[in-house]
Amino acid sequence: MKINILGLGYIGLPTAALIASKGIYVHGVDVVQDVVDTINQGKIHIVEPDLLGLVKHVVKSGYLKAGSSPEPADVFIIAVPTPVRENHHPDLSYVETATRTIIPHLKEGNLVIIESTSPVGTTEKMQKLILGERPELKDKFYMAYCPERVLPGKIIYELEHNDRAIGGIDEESTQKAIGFYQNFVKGELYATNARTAEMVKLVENSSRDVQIAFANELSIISDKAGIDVWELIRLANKHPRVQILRPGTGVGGHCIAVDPWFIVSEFSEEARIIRMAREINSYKTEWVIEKIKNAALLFEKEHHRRPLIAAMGLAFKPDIDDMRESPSLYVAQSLKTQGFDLVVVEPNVEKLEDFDNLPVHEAYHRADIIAFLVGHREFDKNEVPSGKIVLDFVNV
Ligand code: SAJ
Repeated sequence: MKINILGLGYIGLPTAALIASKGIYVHGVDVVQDVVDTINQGKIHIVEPDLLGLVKHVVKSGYLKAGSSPEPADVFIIAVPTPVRENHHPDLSYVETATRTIIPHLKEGNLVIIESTSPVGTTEKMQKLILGERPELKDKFYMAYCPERVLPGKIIYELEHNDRAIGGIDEESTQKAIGFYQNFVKGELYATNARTAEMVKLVENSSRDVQIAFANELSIISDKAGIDVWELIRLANKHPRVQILRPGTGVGGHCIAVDPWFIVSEFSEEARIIRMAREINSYKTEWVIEKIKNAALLFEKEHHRRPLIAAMGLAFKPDIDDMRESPSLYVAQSLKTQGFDLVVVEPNVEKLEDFDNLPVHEAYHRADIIAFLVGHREFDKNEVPSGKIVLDFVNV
């Protein structure tokens, strides 16, 4: 059996390496030449625990090889990005281009799998695209959608152990795809159709977004009501059927803050709570900025000098170094652009381009306002010297 994986990013590369480690030949395809070269040297271009060793091993043993264009194979997996454009509409152009590049190589009996997060109906759309160019393949190849649901930082483990939903464009495709994933997945494989599988992925992340929005809304209400939101949530969660999540600086990362738009853009009339959750979580970040600004202005009025603000944490969630789509990074950038005096503390990153990255305790001592934006394990409110203004948005 030979596999092609198109897109060697956060999902494609670990998937390629895992499959190759089971003794299956994988040809990985990426449009960036640097990525191809790096992988062929047994190295990696992304940060993910355990990935380097695995890639080194499978490249050396010859089971994984990278290239710039697809080759004939039995299974084609599409794992390219589906970004959201300014207007919140998903951009399917990478999936479309990837699909087009495999069309000349397709043969009877091939299996095509889309893993990229996609709006409902994408798999059927790509099937049409293929048949438009290769009408003789009608009913002669299999096609399925199978979303990944791995957590960055635990990708290798979760790829192998998480349960998966697998939806074909017809029953035979579903069964064929399940048979394929059985080669390397230990979790349960649940059969469904392509449209449902597409929606499953979007709904998982939207569900989390809606629940975080509820917590964020509670934090804003509690602030106005003079209630400690953390105590409020702790006590409400003593109810056996209540489980409120944690409020924070907003929702970051490339999944939870993005995927809900795939539903909203297509079902704009119906998706009301999903849209509202997005708006609340984005607003929460603006609210945090306002809180810090107000504290700074009050300080200046009372002390007749501008305060130094310490933004504690820039990553999009605790104990990682990933700052993409990070709400706390946005807070720091926004304060800096507005002319406030700012230092930052991001213990998971050595050097930062735009900011002075201070050690935790130096920031506690030098800054006048300490704003906790991410709950990194290095942070402890009790270590802040007295007399400082502490704004804790994440309950460190
Ligand atoms: N957050 C809160 N309060 C909470 C929990 C999270 O404010 O109570 C914030 C975090 O600080 C962060 C954001 O939400 O900014 C998202 O973090 P996360 O850890 O919940 O999720 P991600 O983005 O790292 O990964 C998610 C996962 N999806 C779900 O948990 C439903 C992962 O399984 C998916 O594979 C991934 O999105 C994806 O690729 O879709």
